[in-house]
Amino acid sequence: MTGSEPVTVTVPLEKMEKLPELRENPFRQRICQVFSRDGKGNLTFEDFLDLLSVFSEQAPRDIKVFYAFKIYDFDGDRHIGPQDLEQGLRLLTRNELTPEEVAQVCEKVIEESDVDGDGKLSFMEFEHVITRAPDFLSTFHIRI
Ligand SMILES: [Ca+2]
Ligand SMILES: [Ca+2]
Repeated sequence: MTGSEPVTVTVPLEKMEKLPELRENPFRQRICQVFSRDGKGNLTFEDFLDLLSVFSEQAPRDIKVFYAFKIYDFDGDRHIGPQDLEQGLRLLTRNELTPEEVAQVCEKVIEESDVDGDGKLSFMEFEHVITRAPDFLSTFHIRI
């Protein structure tokens, strides 16, 4: 803006995706998006450090759940709706489920977890899902 741009080191998305820590993670692109300030997946060094600290084993569970929610909320409306779930599920299963199967699982998750009946999961409802399915968080655990 002022003409004197601060020097920032950024790690482009293509590089991030090749990191051994992320390479095997089906959510790698989405994870980079969530942590990048530009929303496109290019991380500044600070973004990168944030990412590593959230994925470290020592990170508090609350923080992991918070980011897991952001990662699953693809359209950013602060709820996890059927479309968010569908997108997440397709990534998780690497497109191995048929669209019918994906729809069925999404329906089931919402049916079981949508306490207030608005057809989507709030953060509280999502947290509840995670409490019942501890494996869920393992997707968001990266060895470093
Ligand atoms: Ca959403
Ligand atoms: Ca709900």
